[in-house]
Amino acid sequence: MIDKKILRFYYITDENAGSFTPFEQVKTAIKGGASIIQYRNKFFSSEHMEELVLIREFCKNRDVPFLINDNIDLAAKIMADGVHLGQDDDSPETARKILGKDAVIGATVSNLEELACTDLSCCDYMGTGPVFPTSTKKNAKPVKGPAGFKQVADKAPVPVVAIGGITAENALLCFEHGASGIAVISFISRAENPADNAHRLGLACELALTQA
Ligand code: 3NM
Repeated sequence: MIDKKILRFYYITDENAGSFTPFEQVKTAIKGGASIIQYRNKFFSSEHMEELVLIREFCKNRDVPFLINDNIDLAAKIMADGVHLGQDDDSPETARKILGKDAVIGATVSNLEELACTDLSCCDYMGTGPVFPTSTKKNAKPVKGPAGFKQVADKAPVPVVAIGGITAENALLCFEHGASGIAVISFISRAENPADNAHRLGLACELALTQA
């Protein structure tokens, strides 16, 4: 099991942020205090491999766990620290078998129905959202708000990361409703001033930690 403090500031890369590349995003997020990184690219191809390795090395040198979205084989191939799986991906059990006992494995569990039918025994954490409106994820489930998030988090057998529309202004609310961490994309990747947003979010997460 991971130390859940690692989940507090979870940055997920954005392949649609124009000239703000995933590598630059990761550097900015970590400078602001990001404690875990997920590489998410729904259109991954071999041309992204070089950047992926750069990101992995950057994270490794700073002791920040680096996960791959969806793709267990890719995570194994580039020796990532773990994988994050959606409901339609391979199972956490398969990921554990392939990636080993020390891998960080997470799964998306959007609501109580999914919670009832997802085997989380091989997971270190789950992600639940969208807590607030988001335009970053296509086909996102209905917005649940902090109270809806809490209903799921209260029943979860593993630490829960809140996701969807999270900002420096509403992050604390997520922690107050049972989140062990918050995950963001656009608050950093599409910001006018990404470094400033990353810094402010880092402060909000630190504050949440001191209040826990
Ligand atoms: N998953 P932003 S919402 C990747 O509800 C993702 O499971 C979600 O991006 C879920 O921080 C989401 O820009 C997008 O809202 C998060």
